[in-house]
Amino acid sequence: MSEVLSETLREEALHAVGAAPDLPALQAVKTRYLGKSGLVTKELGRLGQLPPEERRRRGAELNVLRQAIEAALTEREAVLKREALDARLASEALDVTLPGLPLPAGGLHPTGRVLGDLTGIFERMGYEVVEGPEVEDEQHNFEALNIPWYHPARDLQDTFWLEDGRLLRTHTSNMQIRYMVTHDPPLKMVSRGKVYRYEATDATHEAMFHQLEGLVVGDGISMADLKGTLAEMARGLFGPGARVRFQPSYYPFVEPGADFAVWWDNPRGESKWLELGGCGMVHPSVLRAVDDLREAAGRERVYEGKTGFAFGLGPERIAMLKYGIPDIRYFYANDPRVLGQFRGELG
Ligand code: YSA
Repeated sequence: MSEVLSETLREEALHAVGAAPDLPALQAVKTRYLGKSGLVTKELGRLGQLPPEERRRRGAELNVLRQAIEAALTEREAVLKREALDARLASEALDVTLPGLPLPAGGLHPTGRVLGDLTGIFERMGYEVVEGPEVEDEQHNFEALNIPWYHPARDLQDTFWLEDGRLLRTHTSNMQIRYMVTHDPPLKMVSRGKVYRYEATDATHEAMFHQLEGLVVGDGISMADLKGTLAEMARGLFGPGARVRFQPSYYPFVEPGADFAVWWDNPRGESKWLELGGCGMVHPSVLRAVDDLREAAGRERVYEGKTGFAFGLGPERIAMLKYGIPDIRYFYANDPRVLGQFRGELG
């Protein structure tokens, strides 16, 4: 190979190195010139055939050529690696301004929302919020509430009986008894929870539903206190325009007893009286039964002579009206098309 050819080879090689678009192409250039059968390697292999003087000169020349190509390869490799890294960083860059992926959010069940609203209203009025057992005995569910076994009122609340003689509570009124046995007057409490009735279901009746029970006992508590309290509750639930109506009714554990209904300006134009529940002045027999239970438990008799009011209501009926749910059976059928409408609304 002549000096001119060597210069040509150098120009070609350096041009190929500079033009290699990526690392695999650069590797191919390296193989073409410096690989085992590369053009420069072949020339080096031929040195042995040259006379000694010529071999030295030619060897030095080829070494300079090889070093120049190696230097160019190293430099180009660094450039290509940096370019590849920049491209990768650009393609993997996080755009923190992009909108996030929507996550399916849960929501509060309509019954839970109404119960939350109700307990909030009573907490603001200074009531203690308590919960109690759903598996109950006859004593607390019926007898202490002035409903002896022969009393026809037991027919009003058909009962799921357990094999051991206990039952699934038919109302939250059991908590009146439990609370008074363990707490001295004066007291103000509300109790929320599930109740069970062995009855046919329809659009307004379920076999499992919820109740909120309220109880106030002290000195000189009157029917006026009861009416004022339920009116305050109605305004808290439905706004300042809500009104409460009382109609005489019978419950063995109150005297006098009443049913109460609420009127409110329904935004869907469905305003009507909504029967919410029962209420009344705590029956003296109930206070006496509580004192008996307290005495049996080694506690002081403190309820005779006191007065109080109580009420119990069904939150599902409120939720039906408030959210326009036409059938109570939708509440616990767990149909996502119904409950999904409350998704994301946590208020
Ligand atoms: C009455 C007087 C008091 O001093 C205290 C509480 C009570 C309420 C009483 N313990 C009671 O359970 N009455 S009730 O049988 O009429 O039920 C009260 C409310 O629960 C009803 O007004 C209704 O809103 C709801 N309810 C009753 N049965 C239901 C039901 N909700 C859905 N499905 C059912 N099967």
